[in-house]
Amino acid sequence: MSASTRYSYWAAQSLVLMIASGCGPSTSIDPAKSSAQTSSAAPVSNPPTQGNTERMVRIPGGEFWMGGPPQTSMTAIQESLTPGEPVCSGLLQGFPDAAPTHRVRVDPFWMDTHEVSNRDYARFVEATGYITVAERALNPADFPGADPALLVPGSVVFVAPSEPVALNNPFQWWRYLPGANWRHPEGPQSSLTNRFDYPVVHLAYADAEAYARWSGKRLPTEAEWEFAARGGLDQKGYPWGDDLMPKGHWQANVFQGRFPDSDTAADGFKGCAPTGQFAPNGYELYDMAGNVWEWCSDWYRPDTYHQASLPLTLNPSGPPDSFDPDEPGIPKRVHRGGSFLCSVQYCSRFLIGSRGKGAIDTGSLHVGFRCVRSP
Ligand SMILES: [Ca+2]
Repeated sequence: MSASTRYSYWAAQSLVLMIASGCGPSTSIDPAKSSAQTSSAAPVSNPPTQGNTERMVRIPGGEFWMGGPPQTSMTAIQESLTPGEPVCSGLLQGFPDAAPTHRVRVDPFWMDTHEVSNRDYARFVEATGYITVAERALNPADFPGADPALLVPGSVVFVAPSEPVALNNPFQWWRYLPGANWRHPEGPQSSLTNRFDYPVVHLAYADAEAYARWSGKRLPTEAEWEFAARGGLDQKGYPWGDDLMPKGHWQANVFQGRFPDSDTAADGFKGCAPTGQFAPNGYELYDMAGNVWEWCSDWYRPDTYHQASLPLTLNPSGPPDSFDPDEPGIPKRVHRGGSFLCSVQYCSRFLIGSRGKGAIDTGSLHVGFRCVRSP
């Protein structure tokens, strides 16, 4: 079912994403169907690491201001732009789904220091035979009237246009590529050669959850993720503080240059980077901004924070269901952290309090994850 929605979504060219906000795609695909059905196709067994906290750090828990990002950080980015340069409208209008900032407490937990890598995920697949959503065959019965030749498994890949384009149509840089999946991140001609230390991508939510279960872990709640990303700092714009580029140096793998056609790689990386290429935050966590978006376990709603308990919300795990007015009927979970495609021109959601969202049956080239474990 999930595969069908992937196909029909792109075939219908009905991508909505976050065009209205001017902020970039946490690629969502699927017009109408739940993908709670996208549970693992293969048995998930032989967990080798139950109780293991290797490559994890203990996050102490505590209270923090959740949401944002702070206006000072957004203003600072605006002032750094060249006159006439496009700007993510979120920087001008704010991020309504990340408001209001509210007080939250989370209990201690353990978190992966790095995003789950291709090497990690390959180990899981080798042990279990798991087949990801993007690799599963499409059932013609789910597509009455569709050309069977077009019902080919695949996923969503960023393909940079050859020239400048208007930023109002993400189909100019996102394509559904048959054969794209975690083993072939940029399409069937690509492979994992020299990419085993890169974050695994093209995973639907169920694919990430299956790995987490197998490893004796779980996906983080959005509150846990944000608390951890802040690294002990309070109400800052980034995991490392308030300055986007301390001493002129990039602290995360995002997108510089003219989006989407000209990535100057001023941060050292054009496209995705191996995990852990930048300094960790105060909790020794790497890549809590940029590189790839990370799945969280909360359902996405834009009004979640308006429902927060006052004066303090304890261990929030999100709303009971999903609703995105941009794409009603498509169940979505939260994405956090932004990606290598986040740009101040189009998507500035590497800012720490901002939020992303993704249809649960859909991965893409810039969505990955990491896991947590309760004590
Ligand atoms: Ca980059």
